[in-house]
Amino acid sequence: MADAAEVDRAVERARRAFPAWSAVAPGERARLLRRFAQVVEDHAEELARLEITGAGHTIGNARWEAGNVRDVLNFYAGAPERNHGRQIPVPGGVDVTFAEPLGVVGIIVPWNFPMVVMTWGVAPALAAGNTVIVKPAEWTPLTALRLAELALEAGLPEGVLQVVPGEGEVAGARLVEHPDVRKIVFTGSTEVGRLIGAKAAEQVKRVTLELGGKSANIVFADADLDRAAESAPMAVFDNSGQDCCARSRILVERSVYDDFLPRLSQAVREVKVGDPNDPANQMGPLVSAEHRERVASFVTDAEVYAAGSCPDGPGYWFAPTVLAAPDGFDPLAPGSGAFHRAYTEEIFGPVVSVVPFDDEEHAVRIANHTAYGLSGSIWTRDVGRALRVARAVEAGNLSVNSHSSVRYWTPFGGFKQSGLGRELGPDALSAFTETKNVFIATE
Ligand code: TXE
Repeated sequence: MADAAEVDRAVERARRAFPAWSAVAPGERARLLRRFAQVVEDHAEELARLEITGAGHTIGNARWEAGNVRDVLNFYAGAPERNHGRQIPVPGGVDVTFAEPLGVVGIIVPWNFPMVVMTWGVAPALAAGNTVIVKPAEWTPLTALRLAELALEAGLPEGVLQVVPGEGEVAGARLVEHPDVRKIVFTGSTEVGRLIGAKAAEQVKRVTLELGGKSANIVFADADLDRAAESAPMAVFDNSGQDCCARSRILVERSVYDDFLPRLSQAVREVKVGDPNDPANQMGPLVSAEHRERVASFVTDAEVYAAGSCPDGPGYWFAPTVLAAPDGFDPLAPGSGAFHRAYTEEIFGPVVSVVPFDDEEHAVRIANHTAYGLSGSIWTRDVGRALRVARAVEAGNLSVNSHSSVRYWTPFGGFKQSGLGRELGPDALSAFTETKNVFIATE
């Protein structure tokens, strides 16, 4: 666990490594990132197993994540050679812009997707010529440490990518406060994100924030109800619900509500929960006993409409759970009570709330009636409606007749209190560069 003094030493190393790293020719930086991707590929199974050990991910997910780390590194390996500036016509001279690296970048990572979230920051930051310090979550430092070793093995110079495991309030806070850290990328709770944003503002430090969510899965009466019901459970319960994109509110058009619920409960009962090392299982345990207690605090027997099963233990198991709105529940009204709390707060566990809606306009109002705005799904066969609703929902990542949120070549991030800035996609490099404009007089 690094203390503040150790973080300071890491920042000093990163600061000293920066001039040489930012001066590495674009083609060479690209080659090093591709080698890093290859070394990750060579150790993919080891990294996947480490993620199971640290975070309890299922082997299927963990293998996908190791592949994602490789792909994201390869994708941004293409960036140094395309990091073009512009030449803008001006009178009396020549005007050019440069995309300059920022310097030392701090990346603060949560425990829910440790190696993937780390890489979404690390790859574009390095591609742009920055040096990077990663602060992994207290519970899940293993893959971060291993990835830093693999980076050295791939030939990245020392000091270019460092990992400082430690407490958020000590090591993380020091990165945010350190005047030589030019940018913070933070993924985690909205509460801590707000704090980091405020602290960073004191130094006008750049920040990217990826925060919580309470996303809506909107099912219209004209949808393919079988597909919508079959896919709804894993849109929440994947990674045991510890996913900021989890569609944890299912909104169902009232005319098919009673038809949809039994299909949903059938699908929930079929979710296979158990040993994450067994590829047959779709859901593993929660990350810790403490987190399981928090998740359990949202569930009272009265609202449970359906629940799947899970092993007895040992392990921090939690059965996939569906809560249905009590009669007369108004999702737009201020409220209290157990269902209201579960319906409005980010639970970050395998618990989903279902509420009925009357029509399209009502559905959009309910979907937007939250401080969050990260993702969401729309199920309908009406193309016009799909687009209207997608445009009206205040969220960064929407999918129609699908629950997919993340492709590394498309932008990812939240509206409102789900975040600030975007990761991934073609523009991520701009989050790690500063635009410089230079005018050269010719007269
Ligand atoms: O997150 P924290 P926690 C949500 C989810 C979850 C809740 C709490 O609802 O149940 O947050 O999780 C570091 N200065 N999400 O407590 O505290 C910390 O060490 C600098 C949503 O784990 O936000 C860790 O590395 N850094 C989410 C990281 O911040 C600090 C992912 C995240 O921790 C710090 C995770 C500080 N003062 C949780 N305090 C998502 N959007 O995916 C903590 N940290």
